[in-house]
This record gives sequence, structure tokens and C-alpha cells, in this order.
Amino acid sequence: MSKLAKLLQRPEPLVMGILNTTPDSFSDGGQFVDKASAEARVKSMIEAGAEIIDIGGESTRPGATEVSVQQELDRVLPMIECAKQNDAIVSVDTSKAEVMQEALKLEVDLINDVRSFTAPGALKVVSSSDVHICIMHMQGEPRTMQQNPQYDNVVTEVQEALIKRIAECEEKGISKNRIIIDPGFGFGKTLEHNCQLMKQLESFRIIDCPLLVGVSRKTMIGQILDKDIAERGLGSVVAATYAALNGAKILRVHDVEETVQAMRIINAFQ
Ligand code: 7PM
Repeated sequence: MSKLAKLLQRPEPLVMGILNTTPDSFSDGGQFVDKASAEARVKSMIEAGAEIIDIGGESTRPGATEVSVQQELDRVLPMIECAKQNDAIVSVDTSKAEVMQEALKLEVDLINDVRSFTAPGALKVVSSSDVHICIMHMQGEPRTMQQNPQYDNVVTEVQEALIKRIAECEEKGISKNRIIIDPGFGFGKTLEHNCQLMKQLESFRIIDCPLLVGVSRKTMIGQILDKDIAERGLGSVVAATYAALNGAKILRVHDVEETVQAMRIINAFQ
């Protein structure tokens, strides 16, 4: 069994620390573009208790500039090597089949694709390996998804879409025990949609795949608290804690140390 599969059997949620290597990343503001500081960031997240490091080289922000395959590889591969050297479980946040392919050569543990492996060749690349994959729900595409998100019932529609995607993955030979699901907070969703998903997070249990939740510093936190990105840390930790208490298995966060502390507290009570 893989290292990640073993960890997923534990009852306690896992903290996934976000390493963004893009200069236009909305919350790290280009702080972690050079290799030395990215390395320091990887190390400090591990020290703070992150069990997975999520490495991304392309911003999904609406209107973000597109990144070439080579550019993304240049950003991501050295960071994968660094995280691997530090014994982390490594996740790569990418939508490009070529990047997935190269990441797999470095034996990453998880491929996290906000586009759910819809790019040409992506599903094929992951199906010919034994890597774990995270499939995320998104309505529309990053550039325009927040213009007018609409659902009759956001919870059942997101669940149905994930169930359909799991079936498509299984058809391509990816067994369900390799799949992690994510409702995709903020990806083609209004605040109201995000809140409904959070309120009914427990109901995702019926899909029977580990649930990943990413709300860290997102607009929804800013809307609820009326705070800028720099001031969304506490709200993000509380939202992640709520998610953990309602079935989330992996918490994708910027504020690793604080989230790990929150998990230690709730674990002590379980
Ligand atoms: C701009 C807009 C920059 C949005 C970054 C983001 C998720 C993810 C992201 C998530 C999974 C962010 C997002 N969000 N992968 N990648 N789930 N699985 O806020 O919610 O970090 S990028």
C-alpha cells in the first residue's frame, strides 16, 4: 500500500500545505518564486506538521496569465525534488498531461487537477500509473466561472458530477481507491453555494472516497468576514476545522501551523 493510502486510513484528517510557485498567485503574492525561499517554505511546512505538500505552477485565478508547459515544469520540478528530499508526501497541482508525466517520473504521490483530468492525454497519463488523483468539481472554466454560477441544487449537482467523473476514471482503469474527491469551493460557486456545500459536507460520505477541502484564504472567507487576503488566516482555520468535523479527510491550507494545532485540539476530544 502507498504511503498516502496508509495515511488515509487514519481517522485524523491530513493537512496539505500549499506551495505556490507562481508569481501571480493570489495569496502568496510572489513570495515563493525563488528556489531558496520555496525550499525554506517546504521545510517549514513539514516542520509545522504538514503531511502533504501541494505544489502548483499555474494560477487558476480568473484572468491569470497562461503558463507554458516548459515554464510550469521549470517551476514545479525543482520543488518536487526538494519536497521529496524532505520526505514529504507530494501532490502536484496541474492540468497538463506533460507536467503530470514528468512529475510521475519523480514518483509524486498525488496529482491534484482542478480540471479533473479533462486536458488532452491527462487521464491516460494517470491511468498508466498507480498515482492517487484528486478530482475537483468546477462549473465552467477558471476565466469565467465566477460570472454567473447557477444550480438548482448545488449539493446534489456537485455530487452527481463527481460520481460521473469517478465512473469515467474507473472506465479508464483507475480504481476508486486511488480517487480523492473535492467539491471545489469557489470554483463556479457563489458564497451561498459554498455555504450550502459546507453545511451538507457530511453527505459526501455516500460517495465513499476521501474528501479534500480547500477554503484557505478564499474569497468566501473574505466575504463572510469582510477581510482582505492577509487577514483571512483565522477564518480559514475555523472553516477547515468545521470541514474536518464534518468529514473532510485532507485540508488544503496556507496556514499549516495553525491548522495543525486546530486538528490536535479536536483530535484530543474525539
Ligand atoms: C487563484 C484562485 C489562485 C484560486 C489560487 C486559487 C483548490 C485546488 C486551488 C481547491 C483543490 C486556491 C485556488 N484551489 N485544488 N487548487 N481544491 N483540490 O485558492 O479548492 O488555492 S487554487
